[in-house]
Amino acid sequence: MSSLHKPILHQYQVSPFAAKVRRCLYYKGIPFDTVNYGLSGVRKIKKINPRAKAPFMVHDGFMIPDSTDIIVYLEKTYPEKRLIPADARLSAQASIIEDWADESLYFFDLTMRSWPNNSALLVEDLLLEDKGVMRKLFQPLIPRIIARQAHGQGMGRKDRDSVCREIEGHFQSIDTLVQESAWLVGEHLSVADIAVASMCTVLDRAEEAQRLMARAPALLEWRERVDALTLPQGTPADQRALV
Ligand SMILES: N[C@@H](CCC(=O)N[C@@H](CS)C(=O)NCC(=O)O)C(=O)O
Repeated sequence: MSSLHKPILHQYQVSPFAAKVRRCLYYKGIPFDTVNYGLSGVRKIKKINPRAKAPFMVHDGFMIPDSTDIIVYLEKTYPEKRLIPADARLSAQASIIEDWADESLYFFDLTMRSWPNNSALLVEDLLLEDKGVMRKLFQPLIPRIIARQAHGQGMGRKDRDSVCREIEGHFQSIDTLVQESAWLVGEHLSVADIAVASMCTVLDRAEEAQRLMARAPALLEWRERVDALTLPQGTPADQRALV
């Protein structure tokens, strides 16, 4: 059952988790509004979402935290053009791949984008909504804040060669999965494709990851297929993480 009211996506615009939700909304053709936060918005976020994380969605009087739960909610509320496979086995595969993207690929993103050669673009992305004093305050701190998160998880403690070798292995695994099949799971686009493509889009903003992804031609073609269905038509390559 759909609703007359538009869902409102509260987000850090550049977050791959927000991108994952936006892509589902675009694919399903659901009109939505957004509220964008900057790094200085944490207190505002906490007032609505006690977990103090974004994205979260507000719809018909409900607040739904976490991109994975938002997509389950959207799937129930707008069942047309399904993204969670009806078949239980395929649905389990899609869920595991989505979780791998969120909980593993994401930390490659944090780690690689905090490296000095990539950090100017990271800072620009994370400060999209922060102006004036806040911008000046956060600017020099961002690479260290992000590197600390990656360090806490463990990926950030690895040397650069190991991180590059591991992410290349993941890119090659994705490449293998989409050589014989158009989609990661079953015969249709699913939340698995959207979650992994959203992480690839931000990883593209680290030069080493971009270079290693270029060695996976089937992955690149698969990304084009996913992007064609889940991003506004004509989105330029450098805007794909933001629309
Ligand atoms: N599992 C969550 C992850 C969301 C998440 O980690 N969001 C980050 C931004 S990319 C955040 O809110 N970080 C702020 C913080 O941890 O304080 C989801 O899928 O929505």
